[in-house]
Amino acid sequence: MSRPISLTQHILTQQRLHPEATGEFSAIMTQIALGGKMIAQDLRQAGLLDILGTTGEVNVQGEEVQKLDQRANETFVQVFESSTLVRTVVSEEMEDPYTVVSAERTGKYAVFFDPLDGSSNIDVNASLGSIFSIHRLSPSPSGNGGASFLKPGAEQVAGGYILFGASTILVYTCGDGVHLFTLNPGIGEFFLSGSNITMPAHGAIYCVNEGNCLKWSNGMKNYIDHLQEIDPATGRPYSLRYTGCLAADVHRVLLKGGLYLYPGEVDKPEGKLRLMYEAAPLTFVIEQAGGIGSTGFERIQTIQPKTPHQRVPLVIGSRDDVELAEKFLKPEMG
Ligand code: AFP
Repeated sequence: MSRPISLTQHILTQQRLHPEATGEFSAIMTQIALGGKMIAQDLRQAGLLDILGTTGEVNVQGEEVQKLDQRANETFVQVFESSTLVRTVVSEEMEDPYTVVSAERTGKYAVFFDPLDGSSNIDVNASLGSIFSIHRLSPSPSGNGGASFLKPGAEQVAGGYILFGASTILVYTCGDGVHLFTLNPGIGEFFLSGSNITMPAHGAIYCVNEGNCLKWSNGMKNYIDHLQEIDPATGRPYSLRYTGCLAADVHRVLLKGGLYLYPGEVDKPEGKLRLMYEAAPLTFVIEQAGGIGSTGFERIQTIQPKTPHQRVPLVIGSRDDVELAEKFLKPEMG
């Protein structure tokens, strides 16, 4: 029987392949994993504690804040506060970037995260996620509110997600392949359960909120019509799967192939999803596995962000599927 490899052991082993590595990345990943374990513990007993339902507040995105959204955000902020490495924290739940006091002078990194992705699933015990992206700060950061921490996805140090489903898993990449860990809740440790994951070049699944179809461009409508046509030679019709949790849907696509789409709409071309803590880290994972992340007319990782909570349309998944979707979307939206 092969010996289980913990997340920490795995990162340290990977680090030995890079003599220039300082150990800082492994420290940050350990903190993210700790936050994930704490949130998993909360979710397991959510119905027993007074942590379901809304707080009565509305977040920076104009969405109702769920108690668990707030709690997950506080959990991540707390774990970074015990660090001297992460100086800037940007969260879906906080309007302004947050400076970690203990890292104000020493911190070399910015972490962007969506603490609890798929909030509409909270009260119905369905899948939830946490999505994270780590960036190295410029040598002399100009301070929060400045642009020094806003860099294109291509410059991420690491990106990934924790998925709270039937089991809790952590998936990350730092540019050396995609690795998957499963939480052993008995001993509170993540163990390697898949390394160097590669995804199929095309799949038979599409994930989209089809209730929005009347708001889509003609290109998007035509693409979905194309997926629904009957043509066994090309594996159509594709099957529709949509959980309302981006991390869960992208994880399905990573393992099974196919694509996830949250397009721009005619009256809202920027779409719904956030570049820095949804689209960019998930694209890092998917592209490391051989897929593509796109807006439909430009690649996600080349976008120069202008604001921390910037929205982008997202078409992400298997290479052949995304390339074909781009062909349908480009003529109109480009
Ligand atoms: P939250 O992070 O606010 O829970 O948003 C969920 C989400 O960004 C993503 O996880 C889903 O795929 C998408 O929104 C669902 O949006 P619709 O309800 O509009 O389909």
